[in-house]
Amino acid sequence: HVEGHEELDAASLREHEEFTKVKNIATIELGKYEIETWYFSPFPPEYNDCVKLFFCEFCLNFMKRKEQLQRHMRKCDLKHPPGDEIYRSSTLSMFEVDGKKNKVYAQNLCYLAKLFLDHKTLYYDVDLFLFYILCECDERGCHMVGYFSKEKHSEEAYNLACILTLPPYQRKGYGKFLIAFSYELSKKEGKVGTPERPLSDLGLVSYRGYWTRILLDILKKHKGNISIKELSDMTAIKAEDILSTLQSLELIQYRKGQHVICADPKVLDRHLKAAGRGGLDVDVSKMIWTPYK
Ligand code: 1VU
Repeated sequence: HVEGHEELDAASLREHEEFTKVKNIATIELGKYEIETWYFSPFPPEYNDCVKLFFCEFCLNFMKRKEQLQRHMRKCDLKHPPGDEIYRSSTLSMFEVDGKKNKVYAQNLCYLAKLFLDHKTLYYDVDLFLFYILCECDERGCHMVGYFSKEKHSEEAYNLACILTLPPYQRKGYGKFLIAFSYELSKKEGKVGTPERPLSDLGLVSYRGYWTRILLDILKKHKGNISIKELSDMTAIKAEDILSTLQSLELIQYRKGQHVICADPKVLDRHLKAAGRGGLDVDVSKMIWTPYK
């Protein structure tokens, strides 16, 4: 055999094709927003000639023309995502959608999300995932601001697969809310969790900011020694993520053959300032949720 495509198996060829595809959908309309897209998303072939798509902001069905959407909006009776409302505090609500029970909604969400996610492959098998949809609610309905997905059963202790804040809502603290929520679910499951890798640049800064804030808040308040294991038990953050966060802040020293956390209050305050704003808080008392069985 000569070198070339013959050497690639079908799966890697498909992945290569996926990766080299160019972005066709340039903008989407969603609720009151027109949003420029960031990346390619594998919409069904009949949408190949579209540069703009019109989404129903509630059921996430997408259409080629504005008039189709207008007609759809007159008959679509959803005013919030399908599934269970598992959190409500003031105008913020979180809905849990089972990918198996609401397959079309979950697939639509994946198509939409891929427009802003640079991952090479998308999970088509939505059955295996739960989707947590964060909404801002008003008299017109519950408007999605972002979401995260989570495997129903993760061998690798992932507590979050994909996370997205829609561009018009970014940089307002919703991302950190979603991250905090994913750890609150893990705490209720009595497990530690970690986000699926790879993380995007924005994903990494958001996680690093969240981890730093949570861990340093504890270190500031805590009197006496504390171990990584104890920090992990308190926060549901995986030990490796705690270690890498504290190491990157140079808070870990090696003394007498042991790793120790150095928590000089002045140093902690300096790092906390640099970690950015706290984001929107999750009020745990407003969560109504039991782990998936
Ligand atoms: O606002 P702060 O400074 O307090 O905190 C921000 C800031 O540190 C950083 N950040 C940014 N820094 C520089 N330039 C930016 N444009 C920027 N945006 C955020 O992240 C901190 C978190 O801010 P936030 O709580 O307001 O978070 P967002 O609501 O903006 O959401 C963050 C995500 C990552 C969800 C958002 O940027 C997004 O949806 N990006 C596109 C999709 C993506 O990359 N998702 C992560 C892929 S990795 C994955 O899914 C596997 C787990």
